[in-house]
Parts: sequence; C-alpha cells; structure tokens
Amino acid sequence: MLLQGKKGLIVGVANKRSIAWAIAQAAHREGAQLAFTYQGERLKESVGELAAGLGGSSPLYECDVTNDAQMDQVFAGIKSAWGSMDFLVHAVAFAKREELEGDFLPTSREGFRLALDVSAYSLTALAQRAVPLMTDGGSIVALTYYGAEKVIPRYNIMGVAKSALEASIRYLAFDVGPKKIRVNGLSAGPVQTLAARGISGFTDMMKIVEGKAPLRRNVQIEEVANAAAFLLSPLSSGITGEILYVDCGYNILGM
Ligand code: NAD
Ligand code: 0WE
Repeated sequence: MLLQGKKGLIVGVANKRSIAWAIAQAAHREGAQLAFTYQGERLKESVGELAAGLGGSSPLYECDVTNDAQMDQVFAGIKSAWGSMDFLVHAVAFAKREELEGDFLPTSREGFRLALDVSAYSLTALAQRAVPLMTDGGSIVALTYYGAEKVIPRYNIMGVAKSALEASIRYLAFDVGPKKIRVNGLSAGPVQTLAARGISGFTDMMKIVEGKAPLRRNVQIEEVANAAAFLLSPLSSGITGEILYVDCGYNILGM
C-alpha cells in the first residue's frame, strides 16, 4: 500500500487502454483516493464508468487543458472535496494528425502552437493550480517519450513538445522542491493505446523495439503504471527533476 491515505488527480484517461487508466488502477491498488478529468463531453461517460468501477466516489471534472477556466474549476472542485491533494498525473498529448505523417520540415505555426500548448504547457498550467493544494508536499508525474531526445521518424512536432515537457519538468522541480513537491517524467516505450493507434507503422515500430531492446520485448502497460506508482510514492522521496525510462532498456542503445 504505497499510496495509502494519499489523494491524487489523474489527467489523461480516455478509455480502458489509456496509460492514465493503468496508472489509476495501480494507484488505487496501492490505496490512493483518485479524482479524474475528461477532455470533453464525448468522453464523460467512458471515463465516468471507469472511475465508478473503482468503487467509492471519485470526483470527475471536465478539463480541456487549453481552457484556463475549466482548469480553475477542476482545482476549485478538488479544494472543496478534499481540502488538499498529494499527487498529480499528467498523461496528455496531442498533435494534428498531419503533423505526425511525413516530414518535420513542413510543420505549421499553428500545428507547433497546438502541440506545445496541449502536450507541454499544460503541465505548468496544471502544476500552478495543484501546488497550492499540496500543503503536505507532493509528487507530480508526467508521461514522456524518447522522441524528446532522439529522432523517431514521424514523431516530429511531438518530439519537440516532449523536449519542452521534459525541460518544464526540471524547471518546475527546481521551483517547487522547497515545498517538498517532486516533479518527474516517466518515459514509456511504445504502448498500443488510442493515441498510438492511428499512427501508421506503429506495429512495425514495436517489432523493431522487440528485436533490439535489451529485454527483447515491448514494455507492458502495467510496468509503466507500477513505475508511476513508485514515482508518486514516498519510495522515490529522493528523486526529482528526473526522467525515468520504462522501455525495456531501448534508450541505452547506441546501435
Ligand atoms: P490516450 O489517447 O489514451 O491518452 C491521451 C490523452 O490525452 C487522452 O485522454 C486525451 O483525452 C487527452 N488529451 C488530448 N488533448 C487534450 C486536451 N486538449 N485537453 C485534455 N486532454 C487532452 O493515449 P496514451 O498513449 O495513454 O497517452 C498518454 C500519455 O502517454 C501521453 O502524454 C503520451 O504522449 C504518453 N506516451 C505514450 C506512449 C505510447 O506509446 N502510447 C509512449 C510514451 C508516452
Ligand atoms: O506521444 C505519443 C503519441 C501522442 C499523439 C498521438 C496522436 C494520434 C492521433 C499525439 N497526437 C495525436 N494526434 C492524433 O490525431 N506517443 C509516444 C505514441 C507515438 O506516436 C508516434 C510514435 C509513438 C511512439 C508517432 C510517430 C512515431 C512514433
């Protein structure tokens, strides 16, 4: 029971395959109380049903991360429901489909702006509102990907956004460290989720990882979730500003 008595918000559940949902299940198993957000009306029912399946009553809020008023409402709701909170999980990313096809060179100004707003700035926007509620310290974990530091063909603007996200993790960790709040990134290997689905060549990419990764397989979503539970818990109390790879060792390879 790594998270016994802890209360946390999970941002980024879309369906039962979401990494955020796997993390929610691991956090619940470890004794945490959870609140959830959903991106829009379209996802309210599916996220609500998943949350209800945990038993107990999990606060549920609409939150498009590009909407400041909705974000304010989320944390006002959490403040009145819980008074304080202990952790935040950020598992949100978006780029226009056309920016993830073909080359990086034609990336549009609007495509760049949207990907960085949703996938990178949102962490800072959420942290601004979560930090005042983390009165007894806290832990913030954001999902990232290796395309932040090395070129993964067609990850394109998302790679730039994840670089900004990882740098934001370090700057946030520096700012909130004195409040005993930690901020870390969890860099997951490829996982078949909704966000991964529409990506052409995703299955081929998983085959390449399977052939080359030190563990000769792809990561399981439960392994990502367990590592997140570790980062959210006091077991990782000395770790902040860090990027933890949960990728079967793929990132250590030079060739
Ligand atoms: P997913 O589609 O289940 O989750 C992505 C979430 O982002 C969805 O819940 C969606 O509603 C949300 N989202 C998108 N735009 C939003 C907005 N404007 N406001 C609020 N929410 C918004 O896919 P996933 O693979 O579970 O992705 C979760 C995180 O994991 C992302 O940050 C992704 O980059 C990261 N990640 C995924 C993989 C992978 O291979 N699947 C690998 C490493 C990291
Ligand atoms: O972060 C991601 C994917 C995030 C994502 C996915 C989509 C698909 C649908 C962001 N925006 C969109 N927009 C859509 O319209 N991953 C880490 C998974 C991923 O995506 C890739 C990858 C990997 C890995 C895209 C190209 C190459 C590799």
